[in-house]
Parts: sequence; structure tokens; C-alpha cells
Amino acid sequence: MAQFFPQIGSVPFQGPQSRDPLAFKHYNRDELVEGKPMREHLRFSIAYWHSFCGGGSDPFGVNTRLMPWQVDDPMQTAANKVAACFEMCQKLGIEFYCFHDNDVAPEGATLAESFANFDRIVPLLREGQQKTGVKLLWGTANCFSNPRFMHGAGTSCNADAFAYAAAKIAKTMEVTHALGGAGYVFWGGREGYKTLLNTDMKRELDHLARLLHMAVEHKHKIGFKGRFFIEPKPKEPTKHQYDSDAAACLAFLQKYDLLEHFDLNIEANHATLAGHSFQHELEVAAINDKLGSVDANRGDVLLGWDTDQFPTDIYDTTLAMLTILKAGGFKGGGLNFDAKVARESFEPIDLFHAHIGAMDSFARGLKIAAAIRADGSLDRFIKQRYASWDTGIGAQIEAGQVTLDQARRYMLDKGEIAPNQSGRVEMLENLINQFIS
Ligand code: XUL
Ligand code: CO
Repeated sequence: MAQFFPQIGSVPFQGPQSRDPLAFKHYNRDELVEGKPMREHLRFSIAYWHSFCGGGSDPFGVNTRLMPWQVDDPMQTAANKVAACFEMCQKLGIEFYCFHDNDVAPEGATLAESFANFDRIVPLLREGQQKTGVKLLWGTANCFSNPRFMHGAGTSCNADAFAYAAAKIAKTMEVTHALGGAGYVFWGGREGYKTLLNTDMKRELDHLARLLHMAVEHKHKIGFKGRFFIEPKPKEPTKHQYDSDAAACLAFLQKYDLLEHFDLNIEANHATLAGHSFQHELEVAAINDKLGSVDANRGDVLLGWDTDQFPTDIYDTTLAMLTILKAGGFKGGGLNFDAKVARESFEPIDLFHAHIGAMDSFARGLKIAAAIRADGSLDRFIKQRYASWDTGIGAQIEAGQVTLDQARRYMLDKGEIAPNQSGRVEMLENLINQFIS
């Protein structure tokens, strides 16, 4: 197999004292945390599109990245990308990868040609998986890049665009199934709208639900046992995206009787675009038993768009891992680095620096979160904060035994509420910092 990163060997774990930029300082794959190896907690995944497809172009300039797998023949490029992906996974010790159909094989002149291209690359992916033990975390169909999806896919005003998307989803789900994928993602790239002046919102949402029902039917028909994940995002590319955040997705799924079939794929940068913290979105998913998978990246506090930077913020990874550990891990998913190197980081080795830093950041977040949980002060504080619900009127209300009238009588008798206690926000922030330092 051709080598695309010949100057880089297997990335070793050397511990926090190491100054080798191509070594892990915290990610020690077999080290046990809360009785489970780090690699099983974290389930890292490479995102095919950012690592092997996107060339660094932005609205003001062309591609900058050196991508030795790119040659004149698009099918040879596709084959090279497979080799580059598995080489990188192996050298980094990453056990999963994710793709869109169009990342793996180029679109042809017709849908049939696109499918044929896809079918030529799938055996190479299977072979790569077999040789390396790397697995497919999830697949997805790109129903947003091609101009035919300019009005949306499931929510397009054009029924043919809907049918085209349905065809791509059926095919990609079958490929994901054939490759033993753990899940399948639906990200509504253009499922939203620019202006209500041209939009029948109710009809569009009904259509989106229909598409998802059709996907569920297809899943059962082909016997795919992986999980379905919906990935919330509030805007970009559309101004109003329907799957805007975790709560909106859950309400949509519930309204259309789809809830049991889907979990959520929470992306950090999408959370911040929605005006939420990453941990908030994880927590909404977790308390509803819907924490399926994570697209691990970060935004930029100074910028209002999806910068998809690699995660390096230990505070963020710590809080994320607190929620993930509390939830008992992912429902079939993992931590997929839906992140791209900076436009000026144009050399292949930059992909390694980026992934090493991101993996170390989550490994460190995992260890810190586990230490916070072992200490128990944070949990005890929260438990104690709600103590008034454990007995007396609180316990009776929780049990559904109190009417509004009875609450009125209780309060008229009592006269005033029991004294409130401080929320100790700063003390708790200090506690977290004590574990991080
Ligand atoms: C776009 C995004 C996608 C999805 C998969 O913002 O996150 O790459 O993860 O379609
Ligand atoms: Co994503």
C-alpha cells in the first residue's frame, strides 16, 4: 500500500513530561479510567471530509493544502484517500472513521454513475478495515453540496430533489451496513429556509419527517442494526435550520412519532452556534437517553460561524466528559473529529499535530472528569442542593400527590418558604479549576 505520511511513524504515548510534538502526553489507549480503557471511553474517529477532501479554500482564496493522495484521475484519488485514511488511523491508533458518500467516491455524470463509483471504492474500504481493524463509526449521504439541493433535500419545494436524496440515503445506508458501520448520520445541511416569503414551513417539516420514516423502513428492510443519529445545527448554510438544537430535534422526532428510532450526534461548534455550551447540548441529549455520538471540534469565541477547529480547550473537554461519563458513554457512537486544520497549516504532518492535540485534550478531559467524579464533592453539592425534594412537601409533589389547592393550604399555613441556600457558583468553578491545574 502506498504511504502518504512516510516521515511519520506510529505515534507513541510518552506521558505529560514529553516534549515530542509527535507523541501523546495523555492519551494512553489501554490505561483504565473508571475501570475501562481510555480507547473504549473515547472511541476516536477521523472525519474523511476534513482530513482527506477539503483543501483549505475559503470564500477569499483557493486550496492551500498539500494532499499527496490527489492525482489527476478522480478514481485514483479516491483509492489513494482510502490508503491515506487507514495509514493515518493506524499511525494515530484511531479505531474509527466516518464519511459522506461523496467524500469516498466522486459523483458521476448520472446517479447510476455515482453509485458505480461508490461501489468501486467500497471493496477498498472493506479491505482497509480488514487489514487494520479500523471500523466505520458512521456513514452519511451528502444531500447539500450539489446545486440540485439548493432548496433543500427532504424539505425541497422540488419533489425530485427529495427523491434524489432518498436514493442517496438508501444507497449510503446499504454501504454503511455492508461495512459494518455502528451508525448512520442525518445532518440536514440545507433543511431549512432563507425567507418565509417563499416557504411553506409546515409542508417542509412534514416532508422531512416522511423522509426519516422512509429511512427507518429501509433500515428494517435491509436489516441494518446500527443506530440512526440526527445532528443538530441552527444555521449555516441556511439562515434557519430546522434541526436547530438538541431540544428542537427531540420535539420534532416526538411530534412525528420518530423518537424511538433516533439518537443525537452532538457537535460542539453547532452547540455554540445555537447559543448553547457544548455541555448543555450533551446534557439535553443525555437526560433524554439520546446521547448517540459526538462531533468533536470547537468554534472560535470571536467568530460567529462553523470554524470546525480541532478541540484543544481542556475546560470544555472536561465538562463534556463529565456529562458523557454520567450518561454511561455513547449510544453506539464515539468522538468523531469533525474538524479541519487551519488554512495556513497546509502540510500533511499538520493533520497529525491536530489529531494528537485533540486526542490528548479529550484524554485529559476524561482523566480530570473521572477525578472530579471520584472526589464526589460536585455530586454531593448538587444532591444536597435539591434536598428539599427528598422529604416532606417536595417528595409529595414529585410523587404527584399534591394539588394546587393543597400547595396553597400548605403555604398559607407555613407563611414563608424555607431560607434559600447559596448556589456557590464561584466555589464550584474553583473546584473544577483545582482539578484541571
Ligand atoms: C456540517 C457538519 C457535517 C456533518 C455530517 O456542519 O457537521 O459535516 O457532521 O454531514
Ligand atoms: Co458534524
